[in-house]
Amino acid sequence: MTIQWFPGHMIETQNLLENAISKVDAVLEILDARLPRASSNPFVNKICKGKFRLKVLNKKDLADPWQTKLWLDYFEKKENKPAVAICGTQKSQAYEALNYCVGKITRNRARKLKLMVLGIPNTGKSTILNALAGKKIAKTGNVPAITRHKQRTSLKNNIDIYDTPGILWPVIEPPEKACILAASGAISDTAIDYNDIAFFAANQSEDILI
Ligand SMILES: Nc1nc2c(ncn2[C@@H]2O[C@H](COP(=O)(O)OP(=O)(O)O)[C@@H](O)[C@H]2O)c(=O)[nH]1
Ligand SMILES: [Mg+2]
Repeated sequence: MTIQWFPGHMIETQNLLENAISKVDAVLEILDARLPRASSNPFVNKICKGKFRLKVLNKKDLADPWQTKLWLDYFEKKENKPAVAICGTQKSQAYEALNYCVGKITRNRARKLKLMVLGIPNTGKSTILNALAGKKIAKTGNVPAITRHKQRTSLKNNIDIYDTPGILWPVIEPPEKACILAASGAISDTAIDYNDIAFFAANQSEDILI
């Protein structure tokens, strides 16, 4: 089964991000804690080179706590990439991620700190923004492609944070990865067959699904 979902708005977002990335101080890359590897977009790796990036494993309430611990250790120790796990619907946890990120950046307090939230669709980017803002400023929903534009939110302590539309990549390989992403809700239901995905998910062991 081949699944491809790379609509026009994702190409536009890629172009937008390529231009915008140089203007921000750091990136919060929002991954799905249930599938941190499959939900890593190679394009984010490419454009974030040289930029401080915190991997935020969101939806930890839906993930196996032991697997999440293993993933955090793996990112920190094997890949030397800072990572935290949060439940983005909780304001205190959203701030844990933000404060970790801010603490790693040398900043001139007179200047606004600019952060950007990036990731594939449906990982909880807008939810985290709302939790940080303490009010619903961005539309959220358990379907991909709810956020269509870059949106700036001003937080306390002279911080601006940008929400962005989720993006995938043109060819998701191997096909199993596309199925895992579809099972997590990252791919539009116009591009998948529910029965195929349900069958795939039911036949996987937990190890493969992460
Ligand atoms: N259980 C759980 N659901 C979450 C969490 N964060 C976001 N969600 C849900 O995930 C769905 C997608 O969230 P959204 O913020 O729109 O994702 P975005 O596409 O990355 O902006 C929504 O139904 C949210 O309520 C979380 O930490 N735990
Ligand atoms: Mg969004």
